[in-house]
Amino acid sequence: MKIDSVTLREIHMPLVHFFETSFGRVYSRRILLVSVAADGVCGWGECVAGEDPYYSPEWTETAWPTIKHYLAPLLLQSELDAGRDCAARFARVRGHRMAKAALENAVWDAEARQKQQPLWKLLGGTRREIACGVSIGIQDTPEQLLQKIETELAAGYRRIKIKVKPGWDLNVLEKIRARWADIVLSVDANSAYTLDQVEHLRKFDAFNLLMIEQPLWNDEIYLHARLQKAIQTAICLDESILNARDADFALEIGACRILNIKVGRVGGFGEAKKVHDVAVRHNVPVWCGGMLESGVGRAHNIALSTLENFRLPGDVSASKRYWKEDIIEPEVEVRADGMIAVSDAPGTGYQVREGLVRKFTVREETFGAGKA
Ligand code: OSB
Ligand code: MG
Repeated sequence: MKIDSVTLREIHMPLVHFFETSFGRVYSRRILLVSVAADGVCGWGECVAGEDPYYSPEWTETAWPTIKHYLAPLLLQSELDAGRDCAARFARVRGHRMAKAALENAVWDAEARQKQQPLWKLLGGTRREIACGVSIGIQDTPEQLLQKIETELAAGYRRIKIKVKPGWDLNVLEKIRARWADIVLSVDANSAYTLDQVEHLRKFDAFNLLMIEQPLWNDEIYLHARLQKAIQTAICLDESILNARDADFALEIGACRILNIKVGRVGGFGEAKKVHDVAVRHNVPVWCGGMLESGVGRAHNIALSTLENFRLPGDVSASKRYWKEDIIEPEVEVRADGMIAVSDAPGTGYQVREGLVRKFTVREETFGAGKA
């Protein structure tokens, strides 16, 4: 493939409802989108870095110059065979996985469109529908949280995940379980606890949770193995797993029993597939995490979720939970049975609404010869 040009855009999209985690509240997203023009087709990718360096060291303002000065030039310097070759091309740049993923995924998207193949097939997926859960942020009151859970259950979602932190955990779980004894429920701490709190964390075992996600430090794996030995609830790692080696290590030492795969966190589809395959070898289920994506990233998450070992409902949910208007058509819709039907159309099966992207764009720059 010859990449003729790379266009980088920053779009601003207000969320329909704020999203709060243990590291803060976000009302509006600043999203970087990349499009690559290659052999007459256009592929799109989304950088899932946040507005602040809280979830990861990367954020919107580090991704832009990294793509501009390092990654886009590497992509434009010579032809490449396929999306799977991007990672080697970018290897010299350390870290910046979300920036790398935005470009790599755009190339996979272009490759699929060029081959007139669905992206999910190109990735090696098999599932024709994917199971959906929701991630519900910290609210102002437990009553508001219960209201939100009720709405999502009525919409058909198959797994409820709530965000927890000290002060917003056992008290809220008591209320949820008093109302819904049997729903599939999990919690995500985004590193809000330390190993000193093992007695407190053990109390989560009373609530029959599917998992507790990333209870301890984002840059720590070994101590999660210690915690996993001390509690019954399955640990799922998110922030700690940056590549397939991390996944292999974590599963070998028993640091978790479930993996959350975010394609941006691990640096692109190629590495996400490797993490998936490591989990298969360990017979550990995975699910697809979300990063409050626009339709571009959401469509990529759907394609990834068609791989065989995505056995648990992901945080991939309907466009309308996030946006008044999403930038793809059709928008992502979740059926009443909590599933998303996977499209057979070439590429992601969703078209980017370029007029709407233009309306949301606050800065734009094109690198290379043509226009993406
Ligand atoms: O830890 O999964 C997380 C959003 C931003 C940063 C981190 C996380 C999340 C979510 C949102 O949980 C999931 C979604 O996109 O709905
Ligand atoms: Mg998480």
